[in-house]
Amino acid sequence: MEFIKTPGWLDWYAGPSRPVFKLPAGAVDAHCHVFGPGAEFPYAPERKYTPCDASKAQLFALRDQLGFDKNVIVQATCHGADNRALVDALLHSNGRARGVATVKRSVRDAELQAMHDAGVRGVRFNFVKRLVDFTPKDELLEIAARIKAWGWHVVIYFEAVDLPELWDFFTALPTTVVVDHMGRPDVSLPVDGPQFALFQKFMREHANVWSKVSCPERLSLTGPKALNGEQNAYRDVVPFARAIVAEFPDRVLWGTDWPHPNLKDHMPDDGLLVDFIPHIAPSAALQHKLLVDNPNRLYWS
Ligand code: 0GY
Repeated sequence: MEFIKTPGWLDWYAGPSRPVFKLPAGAVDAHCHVFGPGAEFPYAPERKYTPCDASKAQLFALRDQLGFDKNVIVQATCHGADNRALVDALLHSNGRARGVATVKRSVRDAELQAMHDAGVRGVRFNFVKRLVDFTPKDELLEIAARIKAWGWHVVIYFEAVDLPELWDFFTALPTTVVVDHMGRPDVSLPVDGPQFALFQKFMREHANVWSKVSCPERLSLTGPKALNGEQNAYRDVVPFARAIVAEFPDRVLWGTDWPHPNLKDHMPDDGLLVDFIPHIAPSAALQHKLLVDNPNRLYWS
């Protein structure tokens, strides 16, 4: 099938720079995606955008270019609950990728088992309205109870303004819960203001909650952008991510978010995104937890 990209779609950055920051051995890119290719793995009819293709081979080439050891590939909404592209990438990774799938209540145990055998270790519940239609909470709770039996966890994606309304649901989840991109704070608000305080309270009061301190390029309002060799990109996001890494060093993950769906303003150089890491995890000990210990514990043990 032929797919036409959503108008204005920005393709991923070709020829990323080699990071100046040298990743520790065993580092994991814990948030990235594969898109299609659409001719082989068609995009889902219910999708809200049509991306450019971003294949497993291209993802693995980026992994090697940046110096990561492994990937955690997260099902993107453009594939709906059809996890074939994800599972295919896992099966071709030589054990160097794990996955987070999207499933419906109708998923059969044999399908969950096959996904587990391929390397899936979690499901993603998405609450970002521009990306997905609403799924009833009782359906999600039923899925969470089932996947818990496989030792999987739940990844949640939401915007900071929606946390109060989602609080009771999130705190009822029976598994480890991993939040994408710090719950998307509005970084024009103070880091010590009420919006981010609620997210910190969420993590502080619930020891099963982890956070990805990823996607500064998505959250940043004033930059500068990770382009043209910039070594101090996205300064407005740094205090938020740094606070989370400092307080919860054993419950944080980092990922590139390649191939960066739905960016409208610019496409970052992934090498420079890696150079963002030492600004939010300033010591070698914190970097090792963020990039090596935490993701390996959650996905490979
Ligand atoms: C991300 C962010 C986005 C998209 C998706 O699955 C997706 O389509 O996650 C977004 O548009 O903010 O984490 O990749």
